[in-house]
Amino acid sequence: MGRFLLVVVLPLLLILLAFANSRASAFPRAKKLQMRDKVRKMFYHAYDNYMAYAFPHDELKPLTKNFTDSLSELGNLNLEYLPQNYNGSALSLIESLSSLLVLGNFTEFERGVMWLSENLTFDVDARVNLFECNIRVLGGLISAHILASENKNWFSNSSYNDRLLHLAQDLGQRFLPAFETPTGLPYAWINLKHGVMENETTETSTSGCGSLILEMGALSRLTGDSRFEGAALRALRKLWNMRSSLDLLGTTLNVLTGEWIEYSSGIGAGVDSFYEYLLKAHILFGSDEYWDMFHSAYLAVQKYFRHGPWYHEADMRSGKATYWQLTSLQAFWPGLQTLVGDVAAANLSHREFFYVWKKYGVLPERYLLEHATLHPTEKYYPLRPELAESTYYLYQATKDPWYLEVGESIVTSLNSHTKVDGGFASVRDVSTMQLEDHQHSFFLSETCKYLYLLYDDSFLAGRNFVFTTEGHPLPVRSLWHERLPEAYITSNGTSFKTNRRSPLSSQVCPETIRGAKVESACHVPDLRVNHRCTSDAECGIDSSSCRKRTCSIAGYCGLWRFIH
Ligand code: DMJ
Repeated sequence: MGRFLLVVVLPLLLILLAFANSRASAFPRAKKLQMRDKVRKMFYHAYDNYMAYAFPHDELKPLTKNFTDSLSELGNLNLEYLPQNYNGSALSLIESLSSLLVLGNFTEFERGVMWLSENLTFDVDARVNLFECNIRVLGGLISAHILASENKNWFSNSSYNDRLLHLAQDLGQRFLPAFETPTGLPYAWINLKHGVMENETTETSTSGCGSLILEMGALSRLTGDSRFEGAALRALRKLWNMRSSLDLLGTTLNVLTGEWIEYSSGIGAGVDSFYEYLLKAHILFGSDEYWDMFHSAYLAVQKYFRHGPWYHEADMRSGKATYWQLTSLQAFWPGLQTLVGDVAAANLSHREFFYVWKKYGVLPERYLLEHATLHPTEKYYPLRPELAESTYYLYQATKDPWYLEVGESIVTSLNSHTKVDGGFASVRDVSTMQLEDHQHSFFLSETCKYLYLLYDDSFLAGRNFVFTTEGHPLPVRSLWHERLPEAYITSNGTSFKTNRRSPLSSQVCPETIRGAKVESACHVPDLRVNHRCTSDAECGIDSSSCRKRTCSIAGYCGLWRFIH
């Protein structure tokens, strides 16, 4: 049976897939521009309403045109810790900065940077979730700082004085007490003024410990203070050492004892960005340690969680399936698969997520695979970005206009089901489309950004970015790269030995790609723009990891040599 599947069904599926991919699709340039303008309007409708009714508080309540100070409320709300005069941290503004640049609005970017430089403070008695504060606030500040300092000429009236970096450093220092545990695994919650509270919960999630390295690593590289990266890396290593013999991890754990609490896990809630950060840390910092962890973890996911195009949960000890559920957060996975070059698999699972999106009009938080029905309680859609994110990655990799149609469908759904006079509202119940009074900040940092980039990626031209899990771009810099093995460095197709540092270094490769678009110094483009291939010789050097790409069984160039 297994052989039948492999020899007959799989090739048939791949032919169908290739046919679906290559079919002509009408998506003329004019329509692309029209879609870009629609997404631009969406962003400003969300942003302008936030600025009008919620700023400087954290997030907008679009139905009542009010605000919420959600940074202190993320996860389990603990109002008792909110001070009377707490004025929020302008979370949605921080989250919007890089999106403003993606949309080409330098003036508003400058205004936002200057306001935050003058007004933001973290010296507040507020208990925040470390993971959320890291990806949203620290990541937002670092990304905006890099973009601002690389382009000081954008600043018309004022000059940028690195204030966002100083704020990020201050915040990073306030994070450090969370890591002072016997295991090095950080507490999930921290009070920005007082550190870890008495009787603080010792339970946290895998993503809570394993998705800090991009922001804290970047902070260390920018400030020269290695404590941030050191703390995040120590936690990540400890977490990885807690994996089972099957290379699987659980979902929740105790930070004091380093013992698992929930042994079942998948690729969704509580774990998702752990996988994402292993690969992206390798791309950003070049270290093979991240690649080795990612490689093993990715193989284990494909082996124990995947069932056809779907992903279920499994017990980390036995690998046995536990919950057969699709969750909205899992929809980032095809994007990650695309990043590693596993495009055919990404395409298959993306189609299933889109199928469920079409079935309900938006993606429900949880969907029971065995019964093909909604979960009885988790029927909401809080404007999540993951499907748009994967659609963007797949379009970048394949240039298949079908993904532009998927994007159009997402845009149409968002406008017809979630747009209200005061912004965009979350959906409380996808079966009734009843709305909820909350516009999450990730709608500005991710959902709108990925949809916009789908139709206009001029922001990326000539640059090479890693997007954090919250959609904040961090440029891939040769200076941040550790030394890579010699074999990855090629010159005119031939390997040469060098003792120089990373092949991303602009001193190493530019001559070898003279005339070609320089995305990174080691980049050798694939022979065809849609990355299709018949042999390894038609594949180039991966622009972000500087590894040789090879031709997969499905006929796509990618990092296949390493994914068996
Ligand atoms: C975002 O805050 C991030 O993408 C995070 O990794 C999990 N998902 C939310 C949006 O859905």
